[in-house]
Amino acid sequence: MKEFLLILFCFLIVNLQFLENSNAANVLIENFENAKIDDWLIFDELDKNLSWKGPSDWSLKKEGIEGVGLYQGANLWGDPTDTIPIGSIIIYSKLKWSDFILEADALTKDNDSMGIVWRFKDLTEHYRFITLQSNLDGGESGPWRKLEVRLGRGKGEKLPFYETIKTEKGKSYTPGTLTHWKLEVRGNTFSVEVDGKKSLFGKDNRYQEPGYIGFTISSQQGVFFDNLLVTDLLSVEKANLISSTWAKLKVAYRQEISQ
Ligand SMILES: [Ca+2]
Ligand SMILES: [Ca+2]
Repeated sequence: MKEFLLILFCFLIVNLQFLENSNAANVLIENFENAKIDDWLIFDELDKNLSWKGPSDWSLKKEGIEGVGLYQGANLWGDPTDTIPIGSIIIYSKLKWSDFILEADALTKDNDSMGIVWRFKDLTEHYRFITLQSNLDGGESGPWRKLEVRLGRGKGEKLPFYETIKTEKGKSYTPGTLTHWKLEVRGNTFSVEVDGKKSLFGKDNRYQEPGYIGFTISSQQGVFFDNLLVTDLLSVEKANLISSTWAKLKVAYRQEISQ
């Protein structure tokens, strides 16, 4: 019996080492059914930069896309000249990524702006994919999709808050219809697919450090995000340097897929 247990023990050790040394991708799956809203951090734009003031109204809510989803119910928007849509950002605060593939579903009744943020450090340092259905009084009328980099750290940088990397004109989303986003971030290249079709491709070198991912809205009242899937594109070893919580995450993922 002792010999058997010893052999079993060695077998498990070898297998664990194999798993740790593999370059299998780490995956975050969040369908929000058992999510904690405290794991998400909200960054509303400063009131002085908004025309319709905050606060935002983020919560976990049912009856959106599929079961519970991440919901935003306030109509805050800016900037004061209505040129560049800003409002609120929510980020997942437990992990950071630099290179990854992110997929998510979005559904809204409204017709303003929504999207994804990445390499997020704070309101003045991040990237975003944002899509607008309707018009801006002082800015480029929708529908459009854009890749943008946040300004605010450089000398003299202020309005209009974002610099556009790439625009796709004439396409956005349909209010009341689910839209699926796929964002791939590799080094300084960013590519977006919407509903399985190629959309934006852009490059920027400004922010290269790992950062948080999340969602952004401007004047988007009654919007759900759900079925978030983030696949890390770095090796396990490198990812472990970024966050020690990966190990827990991998265990949770294995449990989820084995059910
Ligand atoms: Ca859900
Ligand atoms: Ca609105």
